[in-house]
Amino acid sequence: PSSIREELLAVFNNEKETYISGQMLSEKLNCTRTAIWKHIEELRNEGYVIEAVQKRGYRMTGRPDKLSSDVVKRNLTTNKIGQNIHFYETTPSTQRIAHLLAQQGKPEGTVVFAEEQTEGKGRLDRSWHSPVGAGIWMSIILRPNLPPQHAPQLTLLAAVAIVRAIESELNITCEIKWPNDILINGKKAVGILTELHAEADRINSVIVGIGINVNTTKEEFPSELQHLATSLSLEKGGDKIDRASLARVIFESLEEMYEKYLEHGFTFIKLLWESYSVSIGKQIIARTISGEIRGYARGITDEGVLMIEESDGKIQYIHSADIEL
Ligand code: BT5
Repeated sequence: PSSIREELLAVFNNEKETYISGQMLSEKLNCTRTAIWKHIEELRNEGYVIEAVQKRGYRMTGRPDKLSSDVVKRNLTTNKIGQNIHFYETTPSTQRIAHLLAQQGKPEGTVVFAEEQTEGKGRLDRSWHSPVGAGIWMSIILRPNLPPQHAPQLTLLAAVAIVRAIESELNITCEIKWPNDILINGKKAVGILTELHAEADRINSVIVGIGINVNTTKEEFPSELQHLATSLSLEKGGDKIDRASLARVIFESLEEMYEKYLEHGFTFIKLLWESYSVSIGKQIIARTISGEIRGYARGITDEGVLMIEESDGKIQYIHSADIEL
């Protein structure tokens, strides 16, 4: 049954202007006209606009602003990332679902996507505001054959891949704030949360959670975030942005970086990351759980650890902190 739906969508996508009769559809898809009619009703309920004109047939004139597997997968050129997407209308957090799927052995590249999260997670038990339909809220399962201490590199890798995707798709200039924030004009547009299942010496799976404010309006941000957060649409003067094509470009960019990383190591990611970084070369304050460190951000190590030079010349290595510029 789901394949009729997909074929139907494919026919409508190929025949953008012309009407197609119910008779023709039932012959093409090798099913009854009643089945066609049922699927058309279902698509309408999902927000597709399908005109029916007597004697001429059906024509699709509108698609829902919803992400769906067929929309994202159309023209997707990756081998793994995004080839398998689990969609949710609403869920507490895509991270939770991805953790379960990872433990059930779902393959690398599996994505969990939600239109809305009711308990979106940031780091350290903070929350991530994820209003319905406004963003890309997703978690990706990776299974790199690496020691656990290399996991932070994947956060930096994801940040670089997303920045490059946003810049190429939308022509918006982004900056990265260590470790996981993507800023546009100084405001946070993307957050990344990397969590892992590992044994002592080896990663089992990594769940890369990505939250991108795509079409969030100013009013949709809670007041405490209005001055700190932005969306891609707001940075584009309010234009609505196609989430499906952005998701596709991000999957492609991530896969490209990930494959290069597995083959050649972290060095080139590190160079790219430093070129997008706002913090490197500046005086910063790092707030860690054990206190504040002030100094000059020297760079990141080959492991992805932030190096801060204090006024006495001593170098501090920061694994986890919030950075103030
Ligand atoms: C992050 O944490 O930035 C990681 C966010 C990861 C979210 C994704 S969405 C898909 C997946 N499923 C999840 O449940 N999570 C992941 P952190 O660096 O701790 O930043 C959190 C802080 O950012 C909050 O305390 C707020 O100040 C701010 N914030 C919350 N929602 C925001 C939003 N939509 N846009 C910008 N800033 C936000």
